[in-house]
Amino acid sequence: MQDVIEKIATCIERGKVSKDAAFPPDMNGQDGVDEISATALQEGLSPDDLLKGCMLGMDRIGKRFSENKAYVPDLCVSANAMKVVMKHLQPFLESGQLKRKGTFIIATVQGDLHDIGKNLVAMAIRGAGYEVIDLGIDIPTGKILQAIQEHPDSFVGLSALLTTTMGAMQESVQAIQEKFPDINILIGGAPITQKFCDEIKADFYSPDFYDAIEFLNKHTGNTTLRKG
Ligand code: B1M
Repeated sequence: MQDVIEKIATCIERGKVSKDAAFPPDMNGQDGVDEISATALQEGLSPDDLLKGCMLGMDRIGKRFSENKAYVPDLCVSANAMKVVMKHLQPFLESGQLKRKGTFIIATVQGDLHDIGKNLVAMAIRGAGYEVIDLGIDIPTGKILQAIQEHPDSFVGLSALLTTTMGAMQESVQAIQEKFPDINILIGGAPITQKFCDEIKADFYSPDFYDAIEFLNKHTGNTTLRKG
């Protein structure tokens, strides 16, 4: 199994999508993440382990990027490969109950274009039985407020991947709390910490989608009692 996880990590790091993909040239003719994911899942690899391989690959390319050994196009090809894996993960993440327990509005904050983590969280929460309204990336506070106005019983989730967009997250949290004090706000993303969550007074910090689902499930029900 470790071998498959390593292969997946390598494909993500190098951006090797499928066997017939021409990129990267030195991996020509080798299976890509598309074939490896399909076979591995069929043979019993858990979606969690598939995700583990992806995160390993993403961490490696991210590290190379911060050391100036990889560049934005390299991040793009890795992101592209990751999207192919998400296609394989989707049925598992979304196979939860069909009954809708509540509504969850999710967005990547203004100035931030990263959406892979946000999409995973959205998929998993949809799978856990919630209607998910995905506003997308680079979302200004006004658009989030408008979505809450239209769905006043929702939970809100904000994602940020850049230290430079944590300020936009803080602004959105403050504006939501001023206008809709009963709304529960979850925050997450690689640079987000519990300390930051406490500082900006968001309701919950979740490092991944598991804790986010647990929080939603705990707070679903009487909306007036939800807060706290
Ligand atoms: Co960018 N990028 N990127 N990037 N990128 C990072 C984040 C970076 C850490 C790389 C590095 O330097 N090591 C760095 C940020 C440094 C910092 O701020 N301190 C960085 C940078 C600098 C940049 C640019 C500024 C580069 C440039 O242009 N010079 C630029 C910014 C563009 C912008 O947003 N304005 C940029 C661009 C890009 C791409 C567009 C090329 C691409 C994103 C494509 C896309 O998302 N569609 C990209 C990528 C791929 C990355 C890395 C390599 C991978 C991110 C990712 O998808 N991870 C990343 C390095 C890294 O993370 N190792 C990096 C996999 C994903 C599943 O994890 O998103 O963390 P993640 O989500 C997790 C959790 O965080 C959590 O759950 C998920 C599953 O466990 N989570 C939540 C996320 N949101 C949540 C919300 C919740 C709860 C949990 O509740 C609501």
